[in-house]
Amino acid sequence: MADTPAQDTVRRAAGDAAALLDLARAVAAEAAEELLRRVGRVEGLAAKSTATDPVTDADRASEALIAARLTAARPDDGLLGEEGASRPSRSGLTWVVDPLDGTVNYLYGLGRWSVSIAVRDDAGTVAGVVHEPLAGRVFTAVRGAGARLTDAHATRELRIPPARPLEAALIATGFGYSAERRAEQARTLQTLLPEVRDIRRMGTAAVDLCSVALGEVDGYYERGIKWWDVAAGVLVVTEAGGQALVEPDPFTAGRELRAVAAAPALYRRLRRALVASGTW
Ligand code: LIP
Repeated sequence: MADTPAQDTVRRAAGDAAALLDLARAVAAEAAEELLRRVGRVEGLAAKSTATDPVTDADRASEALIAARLTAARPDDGLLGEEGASRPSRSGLTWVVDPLDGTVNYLYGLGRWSVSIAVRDDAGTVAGVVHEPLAGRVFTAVRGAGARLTDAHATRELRIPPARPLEAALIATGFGYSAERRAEQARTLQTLLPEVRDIRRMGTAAVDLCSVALGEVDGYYERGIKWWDVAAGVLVVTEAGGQALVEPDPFTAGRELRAVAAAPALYRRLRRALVASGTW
């Protein structure tokens, strides 16, 4: 029996989303290889928003490669990259790119860093990939079609573990680059730390979010991140059955966002605790 027009539209959209994910995976893998080639060779180091907000030729080269590949493959799509790549969309789709999430870790030779690429339409993120090369892990998600982890062993479906109570929860977070923002984040931490099992600060929001989906941490929150830090990771969490909120919602290059993510029952308690801190 032939598809109805509506079924045909859904089937084509699913196929389009799968093709978008394939493109994102391939481009993220190529960018990860470029970053691996540059590990240990810090060139072109400069400061961005503050003296502790670094950017290097590695960040720039990764974003230039990603922008070139995406533009060649999909010239009518929009682009928003952390290092300045920007193009309006003529297709209704926009790629949101963090070419190196965990720049400070990368600079110091610490292993937790990733390439994060997401593509979104007017309804939100359609597909996303977080490629963590030194861990040999690739997290992927497609809206409505689940989240997966590919590592050296296999590719498997991600299902977030059941929520732990807040007092037994291991919570990941991060801190901004301005002293004023960090003082405010310290006040939030001071309030939350006695209420949870412990805190982990890994230095890359994209990996923090994927760790929530995987159950390596129970929840994540951060204030002051940008859309490119979290766009792909939030889809991995929600497609793994978790709950996540990024606010204010509309993604804009300059706006600083707040994000919370966890299994649904813990998400509600964590967000309530953050709001009760009076610093969220
Ligand atoms: C990083 C985020 C991290 C945050 C850092 C930094 P970058 O992104 O992933 O969560 O705590 O301050 O913003 O700058 O490495 O792309």
